[in-house]
Amino acid sequence: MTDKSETINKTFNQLSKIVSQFKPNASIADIRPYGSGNINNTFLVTLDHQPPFIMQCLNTKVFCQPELVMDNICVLSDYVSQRLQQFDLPSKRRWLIPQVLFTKDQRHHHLTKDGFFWRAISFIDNSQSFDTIQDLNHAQEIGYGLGMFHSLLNNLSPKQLADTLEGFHITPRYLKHYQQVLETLETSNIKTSPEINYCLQFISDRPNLPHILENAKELGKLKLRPIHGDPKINNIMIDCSTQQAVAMIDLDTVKPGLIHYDIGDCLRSGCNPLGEETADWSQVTFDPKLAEAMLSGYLTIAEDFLTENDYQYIYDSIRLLAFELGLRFFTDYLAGNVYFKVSHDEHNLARALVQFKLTESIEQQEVIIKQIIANLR
Ligand code: ADP
Ligand code: GN1
Ligand code: MG
Repeated sequence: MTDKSETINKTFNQLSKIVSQFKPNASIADIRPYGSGNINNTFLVTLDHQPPFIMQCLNTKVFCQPELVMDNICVLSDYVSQRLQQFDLPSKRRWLIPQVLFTKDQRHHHLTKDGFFWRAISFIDNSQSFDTIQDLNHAQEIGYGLGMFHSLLNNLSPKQLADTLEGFHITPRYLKHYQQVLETLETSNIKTSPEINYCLQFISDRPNLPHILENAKELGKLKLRPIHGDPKINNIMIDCSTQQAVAMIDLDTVKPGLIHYDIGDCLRSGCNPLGEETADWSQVTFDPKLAEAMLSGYLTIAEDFLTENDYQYIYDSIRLLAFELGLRFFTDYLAGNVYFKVSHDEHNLARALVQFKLTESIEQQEVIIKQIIANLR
């Protein structure tokens, strides 16, 4: 993984040199670490007399073909910018797509001599994102934002997008990786604790769950479409004046996939009021009222393109994506924290416990959640 401290601790002078690749004549007012993403290192660059922008050092351990990621984002933003010109937005609603800012030599990234991959993205002005859900209106807007994103991409052939992260959201592959990590750890090397035992048991109790969406794909019930891949709530920007969703950011994982990965991920993220970083994992629950608001926002737009089968798998996707993220965090904990940024050694274990508790809560409310989905149709 790109060493967080290596990029975050770059001096203002070093960062300014990178800024000057994108904005050669600008006078820089400020460069500061920004946001709370788990993968990349993000900076907000403020300029004198010019709009601010986002500058990011891409995590090239996760995205091994960063050029492809940037190619995809360019395809996507060009396509969506054109679509938006014909799109009838309800009055007073705005929708933006982050634009790639090119370097002075017309590249979509800058590679430093020490091998770091930097890119610059336009800043979505007058907006903010939240790590935890704020209220029912926020939930509704998060759903609406995902619906907008899916609708805008609905006619883009998935073949136009590269697969930038092979295996992303293919849960059986995460399970296989988990089993490999377990095998390579000598039994004596696995620390035991009630929390670790809970995670081990939780996964082994659900042998069929990881296959549910991939089986539906194999059977032709669910089709590949362009997806966002990472629609957690802090990747959906909310307009500070109207409190409406205004953009989806973090477009690194846009690729062909099942929209159910997006629906499940968005709900597992937004219907957990304590948020995925809570230390109070035993109190984590899935709030069906938030799910209702989020799905109703989503369906305002998505009802136009969802099929009967799509509806049938919504509940499964919510349950699966919470489980999948728990499995990914737990595996990363066992593997020595090599993928997600962590602030302490047990961080990924704590995150896994949150997702497994959330999965448990989803399972306990299966009937209620399925009823909500049925009522919204
Ligand atoms: P990561 O992949 O590490 O999650 P993100 O692309 O999500 O990185 O960026 C981290 C945070 O930076 C976001 O949650 C958001 O708060 C902020 N951010 C990123 N891109 C933009 C943008 N174009 N406009 C405004 N804020 C942004
Ligand atoms: C990562 O980059 P960020 O923080 O938005 C991860 C997602 C996880 C999420 C959990 C490329 O997203 O898949 O759901 O953490 N992104 C990647 O917080 O693995
Ligand atoms: Mg993000």
